[in-house]
Amino acid sequence: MASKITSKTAMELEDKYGAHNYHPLPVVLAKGLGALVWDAEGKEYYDFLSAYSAVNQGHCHPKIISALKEQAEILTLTSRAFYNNVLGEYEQYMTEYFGYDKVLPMNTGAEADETALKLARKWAYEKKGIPENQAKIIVCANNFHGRTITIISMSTDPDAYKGFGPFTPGFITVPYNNLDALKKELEDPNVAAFLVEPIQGEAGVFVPDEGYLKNAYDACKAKNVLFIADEVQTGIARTGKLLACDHEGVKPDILILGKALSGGVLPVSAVLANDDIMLVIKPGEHGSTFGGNPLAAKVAIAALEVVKNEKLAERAEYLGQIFRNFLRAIDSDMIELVRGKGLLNAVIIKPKNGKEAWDVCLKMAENGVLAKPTHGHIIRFAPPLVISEEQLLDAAERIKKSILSF
Ligand code: IF1
Repeated sequence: MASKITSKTAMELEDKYGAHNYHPLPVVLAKGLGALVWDAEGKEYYDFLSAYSAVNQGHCHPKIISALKEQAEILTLTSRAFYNNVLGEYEQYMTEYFGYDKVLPMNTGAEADETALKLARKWAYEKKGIPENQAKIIVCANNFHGRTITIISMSTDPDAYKGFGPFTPGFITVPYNNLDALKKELEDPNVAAFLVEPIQGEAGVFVPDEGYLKNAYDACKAKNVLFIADEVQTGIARTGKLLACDHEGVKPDILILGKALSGGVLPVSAVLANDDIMLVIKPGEHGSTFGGNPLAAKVAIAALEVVKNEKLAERAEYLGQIFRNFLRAIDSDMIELVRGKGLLNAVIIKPKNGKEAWDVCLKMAENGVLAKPTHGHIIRFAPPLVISEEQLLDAAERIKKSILSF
């Protein structure tokens, strides 16, 4: 029985009983299907956030939901204390799908990033010969890799780390999209890995120069440093290829996936690598209660089947071009810049008469399109990749109308 609670009550309850760790747009969602969501009063919206790119396959995709329902009545969780009859099938599917020897299944993106950091450090000590506890990992300024204390120890955003010290040591920060800075730090023989988002999502959909990823990868290989790609947000067809690294033919030594790996149905993340890296972790040295559970495994297989069968990467590529061209043709002094790849796009908003990105998002919600600003002046647009061309153009018209209303 769907809850009949009103939006007003829902917001009041969250304010009174929930931690205040978010400042949501004042919209209370009650239902989702495909590219559409409906609020508690039944108002319809195009979802242009897709839960930060976790719902690439669309809300409640029937094939993913039926996989969830079927497995939910058979076996949901065994823990890894025992084998189960689904995990091996999932691991084979994942390693063949992405082209690696092995996969380490986790739940959230942050857990997958943490797993990748542990793998890189252990590989550095056991394979590269870096002295114990001396391994360094290079990260980029304005990165976002999750909210754990070690991950925020790599952050350059005070909102992410202020008040949460002391921090985990062993990280070197370089400017994003700057090869010289990276090469300089790669001279340090104790560098184990370079962790990078192929496109910086949280930073505001910052697309690096063509060739950055490939040149960074080559520079790492020249110094026997692991190239780790965090594709939690950019992966699973979002940027017009299965992985954003595919645009430059880069195959990361360690690949981090999350979010849309499950189609937004439940938390599923994964780390993929070849044996020379993955096997440095021995039995009992890493894991999680829910990592690789049968329910998540079945859901993830269904979610990846949808990506392949519905050609979501090709759709993202085609529709993304249309979307960016449409936005760039809007004649408004509030639009400073439009950038992105596939269906991961952003508009930089120039404040006007005291109105800024937040106000544009409120107006868009009024007009039936949901998106949220990041860093105050940037609006990220990331609809489900199943959106039709007709829906995309209708939503784009509503975005245009909203921006021109100021
Ligand atoms: C929040 C941001 C996006 C990610 C990348 C790892 C993770 C994320 C590239 C961690 C998660 C989410 C977290 C969520 C909002 C959202 C977000 F604004 F926080 F930064 F998408 F840009 N790597 N991003 O983007 O995955 O542990 O969340 O499953 O924390 O507010 P997670």
